This record gives sequence, structure tokens and C-alpha cells, in this order.
Amino acid sequence: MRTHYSIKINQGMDGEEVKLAGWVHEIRDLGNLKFLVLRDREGFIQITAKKGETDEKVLRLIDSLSKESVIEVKGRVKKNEKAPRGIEIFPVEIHILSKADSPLPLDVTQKVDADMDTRLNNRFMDVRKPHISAIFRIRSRIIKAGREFLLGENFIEITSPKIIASASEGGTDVFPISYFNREAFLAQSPQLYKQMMMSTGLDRVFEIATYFRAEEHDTRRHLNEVSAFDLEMAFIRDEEDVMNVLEGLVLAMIKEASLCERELSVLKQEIEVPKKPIKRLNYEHVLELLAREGKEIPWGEDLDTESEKLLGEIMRDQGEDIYFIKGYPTDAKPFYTMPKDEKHSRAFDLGYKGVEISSGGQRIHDYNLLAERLEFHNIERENFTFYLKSFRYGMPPHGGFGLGIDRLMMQLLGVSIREVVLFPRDRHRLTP
Ligand code: AMO
Repeated sequence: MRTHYSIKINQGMDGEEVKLAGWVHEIRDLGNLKFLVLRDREGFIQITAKKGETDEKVLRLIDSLSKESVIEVKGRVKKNEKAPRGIEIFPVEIHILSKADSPLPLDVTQKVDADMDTRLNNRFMDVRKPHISAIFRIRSRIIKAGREFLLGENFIEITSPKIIASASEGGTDVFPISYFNREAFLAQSPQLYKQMMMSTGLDRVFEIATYFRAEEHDTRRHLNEVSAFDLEMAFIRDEEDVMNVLEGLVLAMIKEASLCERELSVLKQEIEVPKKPIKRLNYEHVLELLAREGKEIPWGEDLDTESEKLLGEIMRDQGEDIYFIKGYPTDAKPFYTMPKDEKHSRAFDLGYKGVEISSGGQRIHDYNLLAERLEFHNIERENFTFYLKSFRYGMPPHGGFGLGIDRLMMQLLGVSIREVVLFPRDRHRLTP
């Protein structure tokens, strides 16, 4: 329907005939002069109609327009230094493709600030705002960069089932569903399947996965439906091999975000790309750093939100936005975690500006040890028979990680997790 997006029209096109299509962002009627601002995916353009010059039919149609209606405009480009970007369109024909009702549920011109619930309830309109759509354009770019990075590193993209028979991460945070006449669950992660892939010979796999987590948390960093880069690789010496891939992936994604110039300028933001290598901190050292600031965490416990945030501040003061924590106590990590010594494991987390954005590690590949760890975690072995079987007939040493895309986006832009997910799922939100 269109020959150009608004942004492509420039002064050099003076006199050319173009076709544009989009939403009526604003209408101003000054009697003899009528201004329309047309908004499309890429920006805005002014349409100027003049009594005596513009066709009567077009003038009457402009009078009948409501804000946010969808229109198609055929017109001539005109240089005008007084118009935004020095150009306007002189309309020859306008057609209404879809008329918008009024009043509008949300003000797209941002003159009235709506609260988050109203915005999310009307997300289809919220995303019409350029600074909101910019978020999802950056999101698309970093996902593309991540996928290309991994394909370039010889990883194979897979798809694992989301309807499964047992809790993939153990624990109780699962959504039960009815599967014909049996109980099933929504997958908490591809964990069991990506590990099973390691014994297939396809020894480097990844998935852009959805995690379903029945966590009760109601915070600015937790959702019940999560997107993540989920990866597994075999023939590793130890967790450092996995951390090096995560380092490359996350830095490639942050770098791509930093290159989204137009979006960042709409958002009035700049993104600093951290330098390689990402600092490695030992769990015990982290406890010391926190204790120095008055936050005591008993050995063996995971960091709570407050200490994650404090650690982020401590590291910021040392000039590090992003950091690994390794050598976690084995018992604080899931059953599949490879122990390093009696107390420590080969699991790691990746923190970015005070929030965990990824966790992973080397896994147990020995059948007997894995069965023992399942028992230690009080997980019924019968539910994991299909998974355990893949460890009995040739399973190479392996490891992997999950990198939360929503978490990475929220930390990149310094906003709540709900801002970076189109239709977030939390305890209160099931529609739209
Ligand atoms: P974990 O449970 O730590 O590990 O999840 C990995 C990453 O996913 C993101 N994430 C979440 N983001 C928002 N809301 C949530 N409720 C939420 N839960 C998780 C975080 C987190 O770091 N199987 C392991 C990964 C692995 O070892 O390969 C796992 O799922 O960014």
C-alpha cells in the first residue's frame, strides 16, 4: 500500500508523488490550514491540506477523521523548512482503512501518563508509542545477534517439548496441566532434553526457549513465563569452557543493543559494552565482599535479592557491570550440578548490574552419581527414568546454561521486567 515509510521521505524528493500508510497521530485544524501527523512503524510525517489548494473531498475526509484511525495517503512531497524534518506531504487522495473509536483507551501522544496496568491492558496501543516499540526492536536485534553468535560457534538450534511428565528443575514451581486423562506439566526449562541431546552426538545445542515457572514471587524481576537462551555443550574440560561461550554470547548481545542508535536515542539511553574477560568471583569471596558491607550470608545459602543488588553496587565501584560467581556450594544448586570437591560445585551464575541474568555449570555425566543426587534432593527416580537412561549408554562430559532474555533486556535498559515483555505473565496477569 505504501511506496515509502515516513522516515524515508527527504527534501531531495521535493515534488515526487508518494504513497504512505499508517495511523492518525494528531490532527490540527486552523481553519484554512489542516495538519495531520501520520505515524508509521518508522516515524512521523506531516500532511498539510490547504483550503483552495487541496481537493474538497480530501478536506471533508480530514474533517471526519478520528485520532488513531488507519489511513492511506497519496500525495506530493513538499520542502518546507517550517515542517518537522523540513518536509511535508500535500495530499491528493486519502482513504480511511480503519476508523478508530473514541475516546481512546490510551493516549499514544503521551500527553497523559497511564499506569502500568492500564498500559498492559491496552498493550496493542501502548506499543504504538515510539519509545515502547523501540524496546521490542532492540529485543529482536539482540535475539538475532545471540542466535547468529551461537550458529557461528557451531551450535545447532533445537526445539524441546513444553508439555512434559515431570518437573525438569525438580522442586514444586511447576504448572500442572491436564493431558487427556493424565497429569502433565508445563516445562520449567529444556534442562533434561538438552542434556539428553549430549548423548545423541549433536554435541552443541541451543534453544530460544520458554520457561514456565509457578513461582509466587511478585517482583520487578520475576515472571511466570520467561524467554531464555538455553544451551548445552559436550566434551568440555570443566565449567570454564561453558563460561567462555556464555561470555561471548552475552557480550555479542549487549554489543548489538549498543548499536541500536535510533532506538536508544528515542529511549534517551546509552549502553556501555563490558570488556572481555568478564571477572570471575568465587562464592566465598562474594560472601566476604558482602560481609564487609555489613551483609552476612551464611555459607551454603544462595544470594537473596538484596545481596545480589549490593554485590552489583560493589562491583560497579570496581568498574565491573558484569561478573561471574563460581564455586557455588553443591547443595544449593540443582540435582544435575557437577560437584568440584566435597562442598563446592562447578555451577556458576552471571550477574549484570546487580541481577542474576544467567546460571549454568558443568553437569554430572556419571549415571550412579546422578541417581545419588536425585535421591539427595528427594526427587522420585521413577519420574526420571527416560532421562537417566541416556546416561547409561555413553554420555560425554557436558555443561550449559540458561540466559534469561527478559532479565538481560531489563538490565540493559534499567526498567522493570514487565516493560520488556509484550504480554507478561505474572500472578495477576493472564490477559491480554
Ligand atoms: P535458572 O532457573 O537459574 O536455571 O534460570 C536461568 C535464567 O532464567 C531466568 N529466569 C527468570 N527470569 C524471570 N523470571 C523468572 N521467574 C525466572 N526464572 C529464571 C534468569 C535465570 O538466570 N536449567 C537451568 C539453566 C542451566 O543450568 O542450564 C535453569 O533453568 O535469567
